Amino acid sequence: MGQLIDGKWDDRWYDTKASGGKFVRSTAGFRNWITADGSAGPSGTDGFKAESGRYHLYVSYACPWAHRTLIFRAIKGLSEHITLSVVHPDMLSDGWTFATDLPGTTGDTLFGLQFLRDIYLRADPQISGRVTVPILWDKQRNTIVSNESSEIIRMLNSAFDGITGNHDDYWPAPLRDQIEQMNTRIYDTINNGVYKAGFATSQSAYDDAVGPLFDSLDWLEAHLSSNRYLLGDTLTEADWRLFTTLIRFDPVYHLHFKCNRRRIIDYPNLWGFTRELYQHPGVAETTEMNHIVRHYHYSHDTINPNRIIPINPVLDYAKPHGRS
Ligand SMILES: N[C@@H](CCC(=O)N[C@@H](CS)C(=O)NCC(=O)O)C(=O)O
Repeated sequence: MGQLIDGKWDDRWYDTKASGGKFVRSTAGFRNWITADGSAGPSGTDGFKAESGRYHLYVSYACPWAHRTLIFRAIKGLSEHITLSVVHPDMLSDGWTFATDLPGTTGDTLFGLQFLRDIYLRADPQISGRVTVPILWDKQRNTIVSNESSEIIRMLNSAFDGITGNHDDYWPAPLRDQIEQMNTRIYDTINNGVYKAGFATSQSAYDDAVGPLFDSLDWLEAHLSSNRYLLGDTLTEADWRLFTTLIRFDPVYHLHFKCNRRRIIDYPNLWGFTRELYQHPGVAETTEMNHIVRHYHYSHDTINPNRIIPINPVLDYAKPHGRS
């Protein structure tokens, strides 16, 4: 658990003392875009053209942000075009590692390196910043295209359509404003809200996060009683972004992050929605519950210093969802 400062590893967790007990997420540093023609995209520089076999994703199955990118790789038919490395779920004093002593881990299939930080150092030997997943790597230019999942899924949504012939659109132009509004509230109060509650080191920081979290879940439960998806009948990126938090909620966030007013299985519509998305072709294979449960309970010293992994209820995500 740590970060790189001028290219040197510094083994320190987030300093919540400096922010009144609040967890403040850092901003991702690499913000280039893969585009169909290699033009620059909304940020970054040009030269990252969509090509089969050129790009590589570094992920953890445990991480909800990386999970978004794994889902888009699967549902957009990109698995044979973008190669993959999966880190070990235990994130300890060396941060994410390429250890392979657990099923589902792959090691670094590109370079055979030991730690994820070595990938950041390859892109920039003097780099400062947190060593996070996901990373989208360019094998041709030997650098990181992006380490921001919200932007990676937008690239995967359309940049490779000419290569795959898959034109499914999870960011349709007429719905973009509404998607943005959903994303904003869901990111702040749910996706990042569970982290703000879980990593809080003061009662007030916890209270400030956990109240809005359950207000938003209550609101979505009502919304999904008359809408199949967040934006009505159209499945969009907003749904996938919500899904990766919902699927982790009962096994991890409810106990480990103290988000325990209710579980997702207590909300009939959210629970049906979670099962429906889980059952979408290709998505179950991106959901590695063993990595999810192990990562959080094993890696967060400040929350669970004895690294005891709880028994957890058995949840049947494959049960018919009954939504139409
Ligand atoms: N903005 C990033 C956030 C990614 C992120 O925070 N990933 C976590 C894992 S869930 C991580 O790698 N944390 C390591 C650290 O902060 O040291 C994104 O959405 O891609």
